[in-house]
Amino acid sequence: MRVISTAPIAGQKPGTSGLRKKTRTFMEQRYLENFIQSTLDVVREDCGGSLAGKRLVVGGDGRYFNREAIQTILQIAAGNGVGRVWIAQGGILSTPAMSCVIRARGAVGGIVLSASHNPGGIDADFGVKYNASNGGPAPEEITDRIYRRTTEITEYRVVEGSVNIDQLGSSKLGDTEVVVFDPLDDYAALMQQIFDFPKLRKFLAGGFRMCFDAMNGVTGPFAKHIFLDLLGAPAGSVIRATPLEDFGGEHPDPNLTYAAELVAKLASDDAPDFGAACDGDGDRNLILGRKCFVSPGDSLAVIAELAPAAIPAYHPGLAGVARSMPTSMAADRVAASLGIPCFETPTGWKFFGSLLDAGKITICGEESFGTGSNHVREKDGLWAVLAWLSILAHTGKSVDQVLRDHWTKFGRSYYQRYDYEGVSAEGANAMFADLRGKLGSLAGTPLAGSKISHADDFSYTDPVNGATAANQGTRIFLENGSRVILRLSGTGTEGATLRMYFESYSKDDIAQDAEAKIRPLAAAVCALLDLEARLGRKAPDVIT
Ligand code: G16
Repeated sequence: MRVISTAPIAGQKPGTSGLRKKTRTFMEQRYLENFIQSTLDVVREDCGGSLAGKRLVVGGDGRYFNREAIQTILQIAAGNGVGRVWIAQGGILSTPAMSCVIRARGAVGGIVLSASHNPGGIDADFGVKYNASNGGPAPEEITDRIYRRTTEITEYRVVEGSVNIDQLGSSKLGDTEVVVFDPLDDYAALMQQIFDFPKLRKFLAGGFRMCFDAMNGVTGPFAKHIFLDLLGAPAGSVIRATPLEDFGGEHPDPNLTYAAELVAKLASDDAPDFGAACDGDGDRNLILGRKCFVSPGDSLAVIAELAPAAIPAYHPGLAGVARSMPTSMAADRVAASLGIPCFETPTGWKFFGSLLDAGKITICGEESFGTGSNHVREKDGLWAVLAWLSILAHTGKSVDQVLRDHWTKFGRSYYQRYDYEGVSAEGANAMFADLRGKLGSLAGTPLAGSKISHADDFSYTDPVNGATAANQGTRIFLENGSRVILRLSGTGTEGATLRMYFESYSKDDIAQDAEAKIRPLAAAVCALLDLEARLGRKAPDVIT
């Protein structure tokens, strides 16, 4: 074991989901080393002072630098005396599969190498996230301590050497046992416990056509195994299924903008019945029907409504549901009709962890194309696809019909998110400071044919452990029931990304075009903020 001197590197504070930076930043000398040593220092503290006998899982979404980073992490894990390190074969492990493996194998935690939906490559993004023993992203109490540690670090420890991560089997690095495992096994087994695979197999054999787009990300091998091998879908049903280091030069974010090829396929005359996509690390999902897009808030609500009937694992019913604050309130209405609680949390899957661990919720989701349940502690893209397939098999309806029936029963939350990417952080912060300054006096201001009823900054107190989080998004409520939320993204790596979320509820008028419905509200808010003058942007980069 070698002890190597180092010094703190500024800016290693994890954001919404781990530490995300430019790949070249992670490749700088000691950047990754410092962060991993700091992480293991905190894990060791929480393990009573020693990592001997402890198990750690390591894997990533296969992006550029994944393989090198795994070797570095292994060396530091061995230098810190971790008992056993499980590495996914080829370093390929989706984020939900990581959560599954940590839980199934009793690991102390896992290190996920991913910048999720951000592009990959030497000039793109990389990320590192620590997941705790419940399988979920470390809560802020832990990430804050990791960050503090990065500001004090003086040395890191390594055992030099390397391991063939493509070859299944066990070997040693120092005293650490290194096990390269097949990442598909644990995850596919868990999916088969949750869903009725024989029923889905029969459904797919009956002429139903699906197209799953892995976006050159990590879900390709998982999707091929589940949809083709286990469920018997025909070969062309899974596309872009080989994980590529740069995701084919594309943005592996499953939304209407970046999954344009799939969207076009579903809008064509020969469209399959069902389309779906996942992001680079497999935790986000996009659900499409023929000429039909399922907004993430509606997806959560529909799954909450129909999972108890359509999916064996949820036959006993749901304990509760949760959504992040900016996510549409469609799930609230389902929860009310089921007589179960609906929790509203800040943006970030980590905030669902305590509710899931305490058994207070069964299903949860976010507007950022994340949906999941208590089966793991991450959002789970393929789980969401299997959930929708189960709903379609159970109801015998099209995606479009399922949505319409849901809206007829509950009304519809028209919903859109506008993203302004890479704007000046200074300009965005100044805009927020001004807005915050006048929150108290906005009530009564006319806006898009209604009036502002109140406005505030969202603060959260975790109902399980009392942890608090302030300034989690600025909310503007209108007298007609509409909501607008503004916040800065915590996952970008360049400048600032402004997100504006618009929601407008209608009980009976359910068949409008969402974009047309939201446009006047969005225009009025942009004028209120003087957005064009402040940020120099006429239109958002992405609308989802
Ligand atoms: C991460 C988090 C999500 C969050 C999303 C967007 O997703 O896990 O909980 O909703 O970022 O965060 P922001 O609006 O701050 O960019 P992922 O898929 O990037 O890990």
